Amino acid sequence: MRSTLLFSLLAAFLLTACGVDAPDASADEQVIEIDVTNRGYAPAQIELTAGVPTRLVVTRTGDSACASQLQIPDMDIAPTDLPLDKSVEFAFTPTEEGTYAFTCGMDMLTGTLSVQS
Ligand SMILES: [Cu+2]
Repeated sequence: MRSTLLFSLLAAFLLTACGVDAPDASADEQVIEIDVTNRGYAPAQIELTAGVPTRLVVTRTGDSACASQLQIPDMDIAPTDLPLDKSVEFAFTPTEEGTYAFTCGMDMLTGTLSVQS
């Protein structure tokens, strides 16, 4: 009995803790979380709505040097360091429809931002 209660408390605590670092999204912005593993971006294909302020919350979980920077040249975002296991936010507003690439600092890992109206 006692262990059941403890388990319930632990489960409740974990559920609460998970909610804490979720980025808060509101109707007037789009927030996308991206993981950077040694194999690439997850997700690698991202759909965005033109004209809506955007935050990409990028967390590198892979230890390869290749994954350690991210750039979005078409959004004027220069290569930016991604510390291991820490979220880095990239904020911009896509203004025109189209397909834009985001890549590692060496242009090897790639993902795409597909902007629609
Ligand atoms: Cu690279």
